[in-house]
Amino acid sequence: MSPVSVLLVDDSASQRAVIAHRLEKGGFEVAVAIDGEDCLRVLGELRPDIVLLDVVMPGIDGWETLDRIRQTNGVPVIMLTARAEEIDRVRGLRAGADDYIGKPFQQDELEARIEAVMRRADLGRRDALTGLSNRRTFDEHLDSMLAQERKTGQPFALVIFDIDHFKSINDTQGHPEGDRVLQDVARIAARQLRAGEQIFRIGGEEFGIVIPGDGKTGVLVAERVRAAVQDEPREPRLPTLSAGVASFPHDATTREALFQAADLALYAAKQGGRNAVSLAA
Ligand code: GH3
Ligand code: MG
Ligand code: MG
Repeated sequence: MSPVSVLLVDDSASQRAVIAHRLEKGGFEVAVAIDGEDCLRVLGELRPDIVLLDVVMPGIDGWETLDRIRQTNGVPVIMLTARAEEIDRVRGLRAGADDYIGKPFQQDELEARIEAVMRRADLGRRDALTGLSNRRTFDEHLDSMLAQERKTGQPFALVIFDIDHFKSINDTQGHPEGDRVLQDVARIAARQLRAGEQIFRIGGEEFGIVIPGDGKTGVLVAERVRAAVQDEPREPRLPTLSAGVASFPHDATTREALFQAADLALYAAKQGGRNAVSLAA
């Protein structure tokens, strides 16, 4: 089995050196980032098994970094910080952290927690091929958006993407190339997202994006993603995408109905010739 890869995010060079050294001695593979922005940049390039994230950092702090990671990425995150008051720990767990360790910590506790988090979090919430959050996380996210926006009345849009004629890539270029296409599409789509927007792998070659705003906003985002994948300079060329968009509360007010409305719109985009975005009627 390959070693567990850790991305260590800490603005203190001395802390980074000490923790990285200990982890490497423990058999982990370690990459480092010097602050939140650097962490997000590195996550665009590497796919670590787990992120150890400092909270107090200049620029975007650990909380905001965690928010931004969770837009696109189901990677397990352990918050690692001197600020480990109960209120901080609770905030971290609620914000989508998988665990919380106060500094200073014992080396064996850190390793044991990394192993425990990987057993728990990674399998259930994250898609192993693309690194995106998976269907289960998507369902939970939609439920929590619905609960929140029923109170505030703010609209949000659901986009479902489906890769066009994807089966023919597996059939003609082989399953491994099909897998690479899925990874590339996921990465390019994730790159198009802005604050508050989140992407998930919800099926074999289907992706869901949840967007604050109405159906028109959803169509704009979907169109941006569709165009980005189409325009990607890659050989062989990537397949095109079709998308269906539906919004809360305009088209539906439950998860099932919203999903169904977006799926029907997707079906219309496919029927209309594919490589298109369609808004729920
Ligand atoms: P359409 O334009 O109508 O969407 O056609 P399609 O070929 O994309 O749709 P279809 O649902 O017939 O095929 C989807 C294929 O995706 C079938 C399945 O084998 C493949 N697939 C699902 N998950 C994976 C995966 O993880 N890796 C690879 N390589 N293929 C996958
Ligand atoms: Mg499909
Ligand atoms: Mg398809």
